[in-house]
Amino acid sequence: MLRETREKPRRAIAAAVQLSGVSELEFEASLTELGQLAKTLGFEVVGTCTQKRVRFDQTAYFGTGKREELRFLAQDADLILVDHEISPSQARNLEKETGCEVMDRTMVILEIFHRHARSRAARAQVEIARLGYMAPRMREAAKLAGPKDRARSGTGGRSGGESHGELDRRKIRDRIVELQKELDGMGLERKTQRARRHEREGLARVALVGYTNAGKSTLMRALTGSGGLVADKLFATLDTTVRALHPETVPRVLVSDTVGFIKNLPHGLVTSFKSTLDEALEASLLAHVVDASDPGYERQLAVTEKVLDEIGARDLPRLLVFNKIDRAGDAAAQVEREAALRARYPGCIVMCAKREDDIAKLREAIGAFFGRRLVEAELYLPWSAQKVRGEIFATCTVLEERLDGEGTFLRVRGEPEAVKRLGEQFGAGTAKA
Ligand SMILES: Nc1nc2c(ncn2[C@@H]2O[C@H](COP(=O)(O)OP(=O)(O)OP(=O)(O)O)[C@@H](O)[C@H]2O)c(=O)[nH]1
Ligand SMILES: [Mg+2]
Repeated sequence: MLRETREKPRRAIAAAVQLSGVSELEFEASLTELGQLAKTLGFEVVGTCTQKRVRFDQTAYFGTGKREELRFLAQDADLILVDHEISPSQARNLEKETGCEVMDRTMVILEIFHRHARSRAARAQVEIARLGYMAPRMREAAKLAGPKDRARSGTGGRSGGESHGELDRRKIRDRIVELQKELDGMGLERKTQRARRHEREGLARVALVGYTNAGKSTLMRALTGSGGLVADKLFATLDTTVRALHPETVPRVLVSDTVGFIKNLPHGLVTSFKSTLDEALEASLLAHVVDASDPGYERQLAVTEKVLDEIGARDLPRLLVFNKIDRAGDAAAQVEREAALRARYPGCIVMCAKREDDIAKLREAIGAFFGRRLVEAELYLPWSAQKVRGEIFATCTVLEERLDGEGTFLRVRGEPEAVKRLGEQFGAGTAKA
């Protein structure tokens, strides 16, 4: 007998309420994004069900009439994806009425993070966020199970469902504490690794940040000649990676690739990924990558800026990078979009990650930023400290070197922090270039 070896994609219905005040464009963009999220999880969206409402229905998200329609559509589907975060009881009621599994937007995003998490830290962070999301839902499940259990066991008996629920809740709490401890330990490890790296490399760092799928990892690869994961998936990258700009520059510029942002990023994830992003936030420059071919690019830009604000990156200098211009319609449309972007965001870069020349422009812009920041200092290196010479040559440009009876005079130019550190040890004064 032949067995089907490939799993069929699960069939999903996308369900969304258009709240008053949400424009048609915004609503459509959000639904399209839900479709991409679904695709990332391997689901196939086979139908859509939408309704305009002032607020969500308290009982089950949609009004009763619309729920009829949804129940009909759901006959041919395995699950319903709701384009908002809904309450545990709304989800339960929808499930009961339609006989289909219901996943809300938060759960979809959490599931993607769960599947893509690779490192120990990312896995722990995602698990904490998932447990935080599950806890109130388990309470709801226990509440619903309670009366049934009572009916079965007769009145007066203690509800098996409830005590089971309490046990589960305690287990969840304990597990979160345990994971947090694990993460704290890793945080310390990372901090010392980071400190060591800084000493070695100086501090010229740029972080690629931006909406998911904007092309951050593609740019990372092009800028550093490395082989990070690039995929037409949402949240392909969950860990921050750091590599040197290639071909190498003096001082060396380190580039980090970071986790992407999305509208309504589940709150638990913002907190969880803060530590991952912290590393990126130690950069002196944020290259904010935006998908210029997306009609909703302004919304993406705003969402990213809001999250950056929340994690305390408001004051870091920005280089706005509009990527994927090659996909912004035909040649005329591309020229028009580029002109509009340049007019609206002076100093921005408009590019395509697949063009060598454009990558060179981006590399130059990054180089120029760090070049402007450089400061000069005079150092005196006694013979006993000649070991440090290697470090100086790696982190700074040496403008002049003069031998002296007791050691060497060096005039150097480099990153303010690196020069300051050297100046404190061997300085004969620090001056702006
Ligand atoms: N046409 C075109 N495609 C691009 C360009 N830059 C990136 N891509 C494609 O866009 C998709 C997403 O690219 P990634 O580099 O993985 O995006 P990301 O920002 O790292 O995404 P996350 O890690 O999910 O946040 C891939 O299929 C890339 O090949 C570009 O300039 N033009
Ligand atoms: Mg990526």
